[in-house]
Amino acid sequence: MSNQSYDASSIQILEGLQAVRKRPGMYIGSTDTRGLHHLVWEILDNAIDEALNGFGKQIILTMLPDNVISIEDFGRGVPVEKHSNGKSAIEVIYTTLHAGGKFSETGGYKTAGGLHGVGGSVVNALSEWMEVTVSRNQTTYKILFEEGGSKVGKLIQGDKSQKSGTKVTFKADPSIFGSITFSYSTIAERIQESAFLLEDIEFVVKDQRTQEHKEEVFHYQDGITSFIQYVTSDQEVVGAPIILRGASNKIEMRVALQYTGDYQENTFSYVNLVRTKDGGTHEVGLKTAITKAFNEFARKYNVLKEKDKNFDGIDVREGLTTIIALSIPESLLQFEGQTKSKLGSPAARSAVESVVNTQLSFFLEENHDFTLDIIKKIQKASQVREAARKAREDARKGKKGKQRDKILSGKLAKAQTKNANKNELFIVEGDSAGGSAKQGRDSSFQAILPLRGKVLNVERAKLDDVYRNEELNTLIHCIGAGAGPEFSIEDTQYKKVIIMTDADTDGAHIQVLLLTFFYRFMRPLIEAGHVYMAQPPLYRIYNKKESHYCYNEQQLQDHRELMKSYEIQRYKGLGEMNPSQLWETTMDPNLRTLLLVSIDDAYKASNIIHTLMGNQPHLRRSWIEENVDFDGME
Ligand code: 0R9
Repeated sequence: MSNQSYDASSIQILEGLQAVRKRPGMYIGSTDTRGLHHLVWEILDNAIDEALNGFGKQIILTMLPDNVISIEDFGRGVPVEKHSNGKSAIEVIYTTLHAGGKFSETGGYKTAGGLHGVGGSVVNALSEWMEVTVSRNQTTYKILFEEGGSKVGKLIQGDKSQKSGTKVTFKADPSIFGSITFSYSTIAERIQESAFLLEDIEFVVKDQRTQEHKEEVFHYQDGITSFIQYVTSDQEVVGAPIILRGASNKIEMRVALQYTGDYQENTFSYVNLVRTKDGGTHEVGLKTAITKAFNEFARKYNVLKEKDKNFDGIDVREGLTTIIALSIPESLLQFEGQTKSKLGSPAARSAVESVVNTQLSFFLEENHDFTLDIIKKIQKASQVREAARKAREDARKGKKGKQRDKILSGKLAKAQTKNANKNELFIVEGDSAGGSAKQGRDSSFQAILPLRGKVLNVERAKLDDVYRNEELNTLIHCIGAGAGPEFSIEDTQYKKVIIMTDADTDGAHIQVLLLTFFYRFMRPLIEAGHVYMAQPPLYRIYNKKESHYCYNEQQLQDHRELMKSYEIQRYKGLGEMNPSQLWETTMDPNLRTLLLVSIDDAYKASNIIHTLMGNQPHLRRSWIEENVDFDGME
C-alpha cells in the first residue's frame, strides 16, 4: 500500500464524504454489526449490477485479516478514461456521493432496493483505506484512497492484462466501527441467497483471516427450485415443489411453493433481489391467488358443496413454504416502513394475483390427485383450528382451569398477582437453582418454573409428542396460550419468559432445546419479543474493600488489572449463588441484563435449528452469540 505517491493536488477536502463520516447512520443505518455489513452489500450490489447487465458471470468475495474485504467482478471494468473536467469516472464514483446510483440507472435492472445502493463512495468514506483495481483495455489500473477518501492517490497504470473486471478492496475504519468484525456466516448466507435468485452467476466466498483458509462456491443453475429444496430440506415434504413464472404489466415474477408436513407457513419474498421481510402487496396478491385457486377447484369438483363455506387462507397455507421473487421497474417501486422491507406498490398486488391464480389453477387441474390430497390436508387443518378455538373458549370460561392448576401444582412457584403485562416467568435449570430463585425473587410478579427432567428435542417432534413430554406440557400450561397451530398470544400469562440456565455446555444445550421449542411451537411469542435469556455472572472478584461480578472474561481481566490483591469465585452453576446474589446479579430488573431473543429471520432459523442440534457445540455457541440481540438489552 505504500508505493503510492501523493502530491498537493491529489489531496482534497471532500465535503460529501466528510458528511458521511459525521453521520454514518444516515447512510448505512447504524454503525453496529448491521451497518458494518452494509459496506459489503454496497460493493456486492455494484458487482451484481454489472453481471446482471450481462458482463461477467463470476463474483469473488474474500475476507482478509483486520476487517479487510475484497470483492472482484469480471465485467467491463469501471471506466478509467479522463473526462473534460480532468477526472476519471473511477475517481468520481468513489469520491462523490450518490454518483454510483446515477450511473447505474442506465443499466435498466437495478439491484439496490431502497436502503442501500448509495454506492462505493459511502464505503470509501467509512474505510481506513480503499483500493480499486480495474482491468480494462488489456491494462490494469489502480487507485488508492486513504483516510475515508480524503486522500486520493493517482490513477496508476500497471501491467498488461488479458482479463477485464473490477476489484474493490477496503478496510472498514475502526474509528467508526470500533472492534466489531465481519461475520462469515452473515456474508455467506446473504451471498447464498443471491446465488439462488441469480441462477447464471457463480459466487465464491473465501475466508482468509486465519491460516486455515476456507472457501465456498455458490452456484445454483436451478435457481428457486434449488432454493425451495434448500429451505425445506429438514422437513418432510408433501409432493414436489410447484414452480410458477410469468409477467404482467412489466412486473416479472418467479414463485416456488412446497407443502410440508409441518403446520407452520413460511414465506420468503424478494423484490429486485432485496428481501422484503415485512411482506407487502406482492405477498397479499400471492395469498389471495392461492386461496382462490384452491377454493375454485374445490367448488368445481364438488368437494365444497353449495352450503359449505370457502376454505380459509390460514388453512390453505398450513405447512406451505413459499418463495416469491419479483423484478419491478424503478418507476413502479414503492417501499413502506422505516427499514423499507415492506413493498407498497399496488401494481405488484394485481400482477401477482393474476399470474399466480392463472398458473396455479392450471397446475391444479393438471395434477388432480395431488390437489385432492392437499384439499384433504386443508380440511383437516380447518377442523383442528376449529376444535382449538372451542378448547380455548372453554379454558377462558374456566372449565379447563382446574386441570391447569393440577398440572402446575408443586411445579410452578406462582407470582402473587395476576398481571400478564408485568409478570415474568423464569424457566430455571434444576431444583437447586430453582430453590435459590424462589427465595431470591420478587414474588409479587416473578414466577419460577424449575425444569427437572430432560427437555425433549423437538426438532422433528409432532404436537402430540410435545404434550406427552412432561416438562414441555407443564411449560405450555404455565404460559397458558396453547402451542402449535392453536397458540394464541393474547392468552399469554407473562410479558417476559426468561430462560435462566447455568453458563456451561449443559446450560447452552437446554437454552437451545427451549429456543427450538419456542421457535417451532410458540413462534409468535418470540416474534412479539416476549422471550429472553438471563445473563448470570461467570465470576465474582473480591477483596476486603470491593467486590465485582463479571459477566465475561474481559470484565474479569479488567478488574484483575485494577485490583491489587483479590480472590476469584467462579460460578459453575446458578445453584452456587445464594438467593440474594442471584437476585442482584440476574433477576433484579434494575440491575440485571436480559438478552432479547429474536428469530425474526425464519430463513436463518430454518437451517440453524439443524446446526444447533448437531454434535458440534462450537456452532451452537457462535449461533447464540450471533443471534441473540444485544440491542435488546434492558
Ligand atoms: C467489485 C465491485 N464492482 C464494482 O463496483 C463495479 C462497478 C462497475 C461499473 C462498470 C463495470 N463494472 C463495474 N464493477 C461499468 C462500466 C461501463 C459502464 N457502466 C458501468 C463501461 O465500461 O462503459 N460502473 C458502475 C458505475 C460506473 N462504472 C461508472 F461509470 F460510473 F464509473
